[in-house]
Formats: sequence, structure tokens, C-alpha cells
Amino acid sequence: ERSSRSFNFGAYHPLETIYRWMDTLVAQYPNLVTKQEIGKSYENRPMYVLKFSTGGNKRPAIWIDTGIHSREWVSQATGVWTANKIASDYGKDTSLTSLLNTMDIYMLILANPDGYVYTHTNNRMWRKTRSRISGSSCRGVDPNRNWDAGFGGPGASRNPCSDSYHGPSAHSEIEVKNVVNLIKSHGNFKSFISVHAYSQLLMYPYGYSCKNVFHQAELDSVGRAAVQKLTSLYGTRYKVGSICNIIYQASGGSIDWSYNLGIKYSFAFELRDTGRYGFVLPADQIIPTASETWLALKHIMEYVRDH
Ligand code: ING
Ligand code: ZN
Repeated sequence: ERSSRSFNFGAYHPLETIYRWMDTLVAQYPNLVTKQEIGKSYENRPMYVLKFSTGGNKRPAIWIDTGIHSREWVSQATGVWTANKIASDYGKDTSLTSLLNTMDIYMLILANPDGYVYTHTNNRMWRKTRSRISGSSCRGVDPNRNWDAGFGGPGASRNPCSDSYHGPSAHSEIEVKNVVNLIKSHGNFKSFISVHAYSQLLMYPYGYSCKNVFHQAELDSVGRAAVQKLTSLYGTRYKVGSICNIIYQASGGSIDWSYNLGIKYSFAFELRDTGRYGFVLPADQIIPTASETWLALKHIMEYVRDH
């Protein structure tokens, strides 16, 4: 049995290894970390959320998901590093400690478990879920075009063979539905953060429309301050803006859904790099990527705590 002390955070790991590591994290920090199964994937794999909580009942909470697109490996790896960072810094870092004394953090590190396994076994470039589509021999739905927010609009494909196929209906993907159910039944999330790669962007809603959201100015200033902290570590440059304005129009995305549900502080990251390695970012960049991203995440979380 490998302990979390000897876990290599600077390497990419298969699903089973990450799931085993989750248990060691819970065992190491039993008063802070719990693991909850939120449901099963299409191929019947459990989906686990790590909950960081010091007590209370449905405290105001922050959601972080990584790996909704399976090929974006630095996302899941950053999720693993970040979960360990939260657990190990509690009681040491005064700001994180005060945050966890009033709020909970939920992390879904493998948001697309079937896709993640497929990137290890069959096709490193697989992005979507692995669900079967009636009437097509192509498989999988883009889980970031499947949310009930401008579903089926511009920037999503109705072709099941496309990498941005929106699926037969909103929340058709069980992996999406499991998250929707948890967020709705909890009812007290203040921030929803979804982590992708690559392009070095920090984005806020909307993707389905290029119109400004009501809180555009505030989200933009929080995003800019977060990115300033990220850049301070190694000089990595990020751009900040709405999805539609800084990358492309994309409908059915998760943070548009969360924002419309009333979770004001909804953000999406695109981590390193800007295209040199793209989805196949060398493993020696995992810890630097996660470390700089942590400064931005912490800024957002502190802002949410204080507002
Ligand atoms: N980019 C995202 C995508 O789903 C995005 C960009 C984020 C769109 C959030 C909509 C909402 O296309 C990658 N790299 O997947
Ligand atoms: Zn993505």
C-alpha cells in the first residue's frame, strides 16, 4: 500500500492510482477530508468527490472540478496536487484555515472517469464521455456542451462524431447529471470553478452568449487579481475575460449553468501551456502549473469568503 507521503505529484497517474491515493488522503486527514460517491459513470465507475470540511451543515461551499475533458491531463493532476495542498496547509496557512473554518470545499478530480481511462488505454486525445448514441457508431458527448445553459446553441455540434457534440438532451450524460444533482441538493455553493487545459485563460460566463453578465465588472476584477497572483510565481501569462469573448462561443458549458443557477463566482481555467505541448504537457510542468494555479484559486476563494 502506497502512502500519500510517497505519492508522486509530479507524474500522471491512471484512474485506479488516483482513486487509491484518495483513500490515503482521507486516512491521513480524517478530521478534514471525506470521500463521497456522487454516482456512477456511464461505464459504471464510481465518481468521487473529496469534501474538505471542519464541521457545520451545508456551509457555504466552493466547487472545483478537474478533468471534465479527459485528455487535459494537467487538469486532473492539478486537482490531485491541490487536494493535497488544501489538506496539508489547513492549520498552517492562516488564510486557508480561516476559510475552512467557515466554508467547505468540494473537489471532483475525475469528472469524466470513463474518458480518462480511455485516454490511458486507447486514445490519448479522447475528450468526451464514452456513452453510446442511438443511430450513430460514434461514441461520446462533450460533457462541457451538455449543461442546461443555452443547450444546443452556437458553439456546440449536433453531430455525434464531433468532439463538441452536445448530446441528445441537456444533462443526458450521467456524469453531468451527478454533478447537477449534488449542486442542487446542497443548495449553498457560492463558487463553481471548472479546470481545463490548455491556453492560459481565466474565464467567466457566458460562453453561450457574448453579452456581458450582470456581474461582469466584478468577475473581471476578481479574475484579474487572481491572475496577477498566478503570474507572480513564475511569470506565466494569463488572459482574463468571458468565455465567448476570449476563446469562442460555446453553449451548454458548466459555468454558464452554475452562474444561471445563482452561483455568482463561476469561473473556468485553461491551464498551461499555450500550445507548444498542448494536451501532452510534460509531467515536469505539473507541480509548477498546480503551484501557480493555487495562488489564483486561493485568491478567488478568499474573495468569496469575504463577500
Ligand atoms: N476549452 C473549453 C471547452 O469546453 C470552455 C472552453 C470553458 C467553454 C468553459 C465553455 C465553458 O471548449 C477546452 N479546452 O475544453
Ligand atoms: Zn476542456
